[in-house]
Amino acid sequence: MSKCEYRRLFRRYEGNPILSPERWPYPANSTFNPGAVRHNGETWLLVRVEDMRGFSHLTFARSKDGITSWQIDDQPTLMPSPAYNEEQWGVEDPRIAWLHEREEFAVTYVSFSKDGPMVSLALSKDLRTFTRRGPMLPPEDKDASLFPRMIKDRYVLIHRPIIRGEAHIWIAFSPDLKYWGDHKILIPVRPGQWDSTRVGLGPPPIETPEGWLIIYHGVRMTVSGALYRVGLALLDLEEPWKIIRRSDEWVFGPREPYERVGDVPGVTFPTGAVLKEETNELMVYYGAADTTVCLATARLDELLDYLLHDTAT
Ligand code: BMA
Repeated sequence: MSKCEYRRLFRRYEGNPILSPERWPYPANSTFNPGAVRHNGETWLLVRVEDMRGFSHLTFARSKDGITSWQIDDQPTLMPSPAYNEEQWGVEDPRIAWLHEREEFAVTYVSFSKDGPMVSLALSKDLRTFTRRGPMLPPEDKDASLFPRMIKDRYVLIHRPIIRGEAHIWIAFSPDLKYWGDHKILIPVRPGQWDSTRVGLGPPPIETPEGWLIIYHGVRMTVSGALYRVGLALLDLEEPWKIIRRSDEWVFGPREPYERVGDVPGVTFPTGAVLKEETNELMVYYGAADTTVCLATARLDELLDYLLHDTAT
């Protein structure tokens, strides 16, 4: 595939947006940035819902085909808890990983504390009831996910702290999901390029024979505000702090009206991905303009081919 064909890697669902505040069962300002999993023959989402105070909570939605006929809980599923002070200003942007060893979901979400955004962990078997484990690392931190399996007996976390004003993607390791160490920068911003201002993990890492596929967002500041686009990287399977490839170009970005008009224009923000094994298609769920949930699909083999043969290391 030649470089100029990159836009065809991802195909937008023609019925986008698939979920929007107008069709929500209760009043909502915006519905976006969902975590996504495939479970028991259904696609399950935890959608970030912003209320009219400007605080967010998470609501569960399910669909057989992952595209249409969504059944949405008629009230919030995970509300900020008064028992967890760091959730005072809302909970946002969940990523959901199925933890093989524990046989439960790990939901990593932003808990917006008065001292800045943090990443919190909740464990769940059904995405309806949760066991909170509290904040994982200090603020300011966002865009975190666990890897779906332990690597060399340690849990692995990708997250995006902001340190000295710099917003790179980091990796950390833990024997018990509580104590984190061996911190390293994994994917730094690239001065001058489309991902020069901030980068952050999208959906949880996806295991492939070639390595862990990473879908991340990259931000560039412009005179009209931030542009949120999407890039790819591939990490070593057993030494995931090593980058095998990183796309030079963005592979997806705001183009359609629903990505350019909304509460925050110019945002495509993927947070969930589900692999349809029959077709080898990745269904990527993303927030569009911080207002709606949209869907784009890509063939996994095409993404890997692009990364391995047609992009900078
Ligand atoms: C990021 C997060 C996301 C949001 C994006 C664009 O910092 O807060 O929730 O979608 O900005 O506004």
